[in-house]
Amino acid sequence: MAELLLALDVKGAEEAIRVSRACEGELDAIKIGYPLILSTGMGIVKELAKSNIPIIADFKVADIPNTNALICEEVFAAGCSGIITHVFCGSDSLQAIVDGAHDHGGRAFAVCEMSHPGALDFLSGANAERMAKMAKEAGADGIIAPATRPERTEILRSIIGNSMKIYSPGVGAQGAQPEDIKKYVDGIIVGRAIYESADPGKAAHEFRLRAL
Ligand code: O7M
Repeated sequence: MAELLLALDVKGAEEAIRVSRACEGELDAIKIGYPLILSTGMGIVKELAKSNIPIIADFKVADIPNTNALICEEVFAAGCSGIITHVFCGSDSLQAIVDGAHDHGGRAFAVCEMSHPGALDFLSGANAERMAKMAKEAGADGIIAPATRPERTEILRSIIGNSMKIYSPGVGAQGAQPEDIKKYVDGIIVGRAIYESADPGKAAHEFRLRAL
């Protein structure tokens, strides 16, 4: 049984609130990222969090440890309960995010293998496996691994074990189905197939049932 995370990559507060309200009761978390935050500012987090849903900041952080720690301070002060980081900047940068999240009572997730075709250039294969080991060693709460390549996500699961979560994008618009991936992961991340739907609440409900 996998959770359902909405990738709320819409622009503007009005649209974000419309979609999130329509999906109320169907979601386990909302993932926000640059499209929403650059169009609204971080104030949207407190607005969305009013419905008591965890908000995960997908900033795919990739910087030096000090900057990563400063980013964590802002993300958690804004009301987020999780943050997503890249791993390829190295173990010290990764550790700054994990420690920054935990110091603020939040969770840290590490991108290990991406879902799009271009991920095969770098963010896959042996690199991804190495990054999964690094995420485990750093004490991250979970990793991001692709629904579009379930066989790869299965390998990453074998590296991190069952005590860490896997959240998996690629379901819906990128072609993967919940049934392809749910047995390997703790949550599926769905964006366009929900927020571009004529009835986002109904679409979320259907994805939630299919992820069970
Ligand atoms: O369902 P979509 O394709 O509209 O949206 C997928 C979301 O997942 C979108 O927010 C992407 O930025 C994100 N994502 C990927 O699609 N692929 C990845 O490999 C990683 C992510 C992600 O969420 O990383 C944390």
